[in-house]
Amino acid sequence: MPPIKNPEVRGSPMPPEAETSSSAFLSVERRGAVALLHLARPEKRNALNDALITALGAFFAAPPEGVRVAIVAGHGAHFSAGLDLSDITEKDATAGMFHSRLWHRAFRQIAEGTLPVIAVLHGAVIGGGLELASACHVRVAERSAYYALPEGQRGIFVGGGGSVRLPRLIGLSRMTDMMLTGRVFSAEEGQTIGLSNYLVEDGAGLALALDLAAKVAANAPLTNFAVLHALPRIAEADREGGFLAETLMAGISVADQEAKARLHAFLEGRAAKIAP
Ligand code: 1HE
Repeated sequence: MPPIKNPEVRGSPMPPEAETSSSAFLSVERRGAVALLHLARPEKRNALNDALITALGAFFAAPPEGVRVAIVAGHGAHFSAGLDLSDITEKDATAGMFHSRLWHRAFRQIAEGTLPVIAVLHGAVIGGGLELASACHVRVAERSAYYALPEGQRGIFVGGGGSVRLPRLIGLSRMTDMMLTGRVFSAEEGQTIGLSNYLVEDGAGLALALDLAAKVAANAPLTNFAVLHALPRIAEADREGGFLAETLMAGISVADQEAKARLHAFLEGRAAKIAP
């Protein structure tokens, strides 16, 4: 694997199974086709500073060859306390806008990049931490997880894409409530309203995420591409444009050699059946 060029995320010439790369605030471990990323600032509750945001963006902009899925989790007792508030105390409006754009670029590398990304959430999933979680494609929450958007209490606004992604996830009304009243949702409530896709006992999140990652990695690459890149656009397109885009994607998918091999495998009794 070529070393990752960004100095915040260093590659390593070790064999894939043992391969790790890390920066001061982001640890990256390779487990076969899965890259396991940990926010690694537990002493600051994984508060997201510029270096950490840059390291995340750099990883997802150029994932190591052979990696097919990523997991994002947090070291310590919390997933993330959100924006590192000390980063913005001296910024003027222009610097604040560029700061938000830095987050947008990094999180778009996650949401619209080449890898399906599974987040493992525990403890505080606050502010920018929730924005990071919402940029991932699948969310596994442990029972300790809780969700808040205390921007109103800090006098600021979301800046990491939260106002675009969170209303689509939980509805505008719930996000408005969180931001106006400081409402905190528990893990159970988060599961009910759609913040998480899976809810597990404390300490069980990573095992489930690895299990899910193996399933994602076993899909045809073209299907994963379509789910990441075509599906969100079709879901937001006008009906007729959506139907047409779906037709085009469907046509391309059936022509894929991988699809042909998989279809024949099923028809010849060589593929697993779908069990309840
Ligand atoms: C921080 C941050 C932070 C902790 N920025 N330094 N986010 C918030 O408003 C959440 C603020 N944090 C908290 O409410 C609490 O820290 C926690 C509930 C997450 C954890 O509490 P606890 O008791 O385990 O830890 P602590 O003692 O509060 O924090 C440990 C250290 O981390 C301490 O620093 P220390 O030098 O005194 O040890 C804290 O100051 C530091 N710390 N959270 C900076 N967020 C793109 S826009 C996004 C906008 C937002 O994200 S707004 C939400 C910001």
